[in-house]
Amino acid sequence: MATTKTDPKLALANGTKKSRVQDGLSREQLIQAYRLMYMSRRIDDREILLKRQQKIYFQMSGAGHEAIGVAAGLALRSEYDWFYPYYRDRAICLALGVEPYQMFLQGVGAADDPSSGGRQMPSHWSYPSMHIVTQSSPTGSQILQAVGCAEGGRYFARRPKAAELPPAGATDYRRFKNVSFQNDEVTYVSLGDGTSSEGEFWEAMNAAALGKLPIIFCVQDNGYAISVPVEVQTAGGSISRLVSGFPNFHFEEVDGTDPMASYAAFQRASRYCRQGLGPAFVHAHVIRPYSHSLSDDERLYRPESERERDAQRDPVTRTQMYLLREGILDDKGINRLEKEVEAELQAAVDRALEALPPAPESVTKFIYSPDVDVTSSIFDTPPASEATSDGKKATPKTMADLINATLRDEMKRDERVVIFGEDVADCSREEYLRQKLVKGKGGVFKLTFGLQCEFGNDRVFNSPLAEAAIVGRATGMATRGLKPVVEIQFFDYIWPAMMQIRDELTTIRWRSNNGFSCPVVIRVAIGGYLTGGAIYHSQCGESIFTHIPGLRVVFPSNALDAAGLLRTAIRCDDPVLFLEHKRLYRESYGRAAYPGPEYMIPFGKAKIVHPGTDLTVITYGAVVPRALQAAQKLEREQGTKVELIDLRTLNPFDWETIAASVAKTNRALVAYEDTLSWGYGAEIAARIADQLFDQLDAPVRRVAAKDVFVAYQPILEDAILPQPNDLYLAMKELAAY
Ligand SMILES: Cc1ncc(C[n+]2csc(CCOP(=O)(O)OP(=O)(O)O)c2C)c(N)n1
Ligand SMILES: [Mg+2]
Repeated sequence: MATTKTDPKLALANGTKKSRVQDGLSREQLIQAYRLMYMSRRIDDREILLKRQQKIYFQMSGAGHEAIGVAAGLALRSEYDWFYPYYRDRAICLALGVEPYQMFLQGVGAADDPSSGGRQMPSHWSYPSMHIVTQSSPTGSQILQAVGCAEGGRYFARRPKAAELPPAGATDYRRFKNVSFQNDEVTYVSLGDGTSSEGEFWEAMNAAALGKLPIIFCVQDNGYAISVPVEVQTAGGSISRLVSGFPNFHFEEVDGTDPMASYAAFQRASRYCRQGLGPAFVHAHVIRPYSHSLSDDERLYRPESERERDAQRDPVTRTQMYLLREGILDDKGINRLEKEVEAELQAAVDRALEALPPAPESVTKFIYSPDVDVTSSIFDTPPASEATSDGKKATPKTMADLINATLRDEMKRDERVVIFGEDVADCSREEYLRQKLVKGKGGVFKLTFGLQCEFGNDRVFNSPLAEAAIVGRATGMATRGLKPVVEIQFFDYIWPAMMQIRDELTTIRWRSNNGFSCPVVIRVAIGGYLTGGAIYHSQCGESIFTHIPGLRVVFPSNALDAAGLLRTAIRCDDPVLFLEHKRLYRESYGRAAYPGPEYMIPFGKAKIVHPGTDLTVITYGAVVPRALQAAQKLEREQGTKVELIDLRTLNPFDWETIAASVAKTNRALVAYEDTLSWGYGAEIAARIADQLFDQLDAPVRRVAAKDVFVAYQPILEDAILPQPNDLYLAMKELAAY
């Protein structure tokens, strides 16, 4: 660990000899730095004007942050290192090669805007060729992804074979996921002082320190988060002080309005990272000369005196004065440079204002992969023969067994598959395994048992107890081309990861207009019927996730489907939420022999579990065996033939099978384990009522859990969750309607 604190009074102050202590920028670079800083400020000014003229729709300025940005951009390498810049990072983007015209295209929301094609606000950077990864608006969610990006780069550096394209004939996501990496690459991520209060920041710092990752965290501290000053935000007022205990870091605290000091800080930080010594933290003190955004008026909470004090540190004017004072440029030179910039910006604005907007019908493009269709026949492969080598029928295995076997075979097949989460490793202290002192755990439900022992702890490892970090890091890794198959231990604890799932994982392809993708698989143990699971180990809630565009949601009811669907999930090119019902893990219902290493089931193909002509029941997950029991009873008792449909995947879902069945039976019952109101079945019921109204002889009915939480006492749990008898009664009543 090393700490360098640059006295803010150094370098640009007073033009003394000290001013050259920190430099390292040549005269040409200094002029270039000034040009970029001036250009950045003038783009902001132009955008503000355009916003006032209602020619663009939003503006977010990088004013006051120009020096640190340019310094970082000059110290790091475009198209080589990786960048997760936040919205004030206009200057680093310019330094990395983004053109002003491209920025104005984003402002006008043009179809040709390379960052998002009119889908994102300005200053939400995304330039794939420069490795500037698409950014969102939630403050801080980028930080965990940057950690994953750094992990991904290091993984490929250590296992270059994993980066190769798949063998000819293999049809999976890798064909569309070209990987590039450098052995000494660095990932840059920036954030504001206020954002350092987000939990995701601390999760990221911890993960970076644990992994000694080559990542530079750059906190651009302008003293405010909208109107909240730093002393109210950060205990003690200094983020540097708070993070100083993190091991393995190189720390820098620098005047971020000084390009030379900032450049020197970034040089030291990047050198440390490139040498593989660990992460770096650059705390840059900057100013915010304009209000937070055009929607904010800082005069409401900052007096004139304070704003004037800031203005004296304005990086653009200070750098200009420095160039003059040191004789690097004279008045004429400055004038010429500024005129050139103005002319370039004028031309860029004129062109951008002519640019065409995107076509309205393009809005649904790139929600999912345009290359790999999860519903296609590529994923429709038969199971291997059930016979064993000695000709006997193979023993049926549980869902838990087949998920484990599928993971094992996919890890063998594809070196990009990595598995992490809480407790998923066999044993983090590997020496215990080596000395055969322990057998290993492999997950609280043992679904990943034996995988670390077989594939090593760089491919199967325990994460800190931090769900946002599990999904955020996986997202960053998948952006680089890895295929993380992560585990959230219980569905009940997925919520800390919700921001990562809702605002990042599922939006990345769409918001970058297919510039980036991150096909992660999230395995989650879900559901009740546990007799004793209680509120926090029994929740469902799948409709919250099927409500999110961009996310595939799978919910198998038996071992064979779990194996086939999990393999499709791993090989496909979209993010998948793979819901595994805990009660079904070791149930005797639905056991099957392992269907072999190529067995797959396409998404969006339901299964008719029990054919019938009198009534359609649409369900999935643990309700399938319960509904089957009810249907068989009804048939025995009164000859009513129920057609029972197991949806298997909830997004996409198999509308054709539902429609064909209802056309035959004219009656539909939707059954699910989640709470009744606003649940998954509400959408199915609404569609049937809307599109199949003419074919119905009875109202569409639903059976689901009561609108309460799942209780501990089994008598209460039984009363809350839908039971076979509830299903039986509902079927009987609907058949008689
Ligand atoms: C998770 C989240 N909460 C709130 C907001 C609204 N918001 C946008 S910027 C901002 C302040 C950020 O301050 P800071 O991190 O210091 O960055 P600065 O804007 O000062 O550069 C807030 C509260 C948001 N975008 N995301
Ligand atoms: Mg701030």
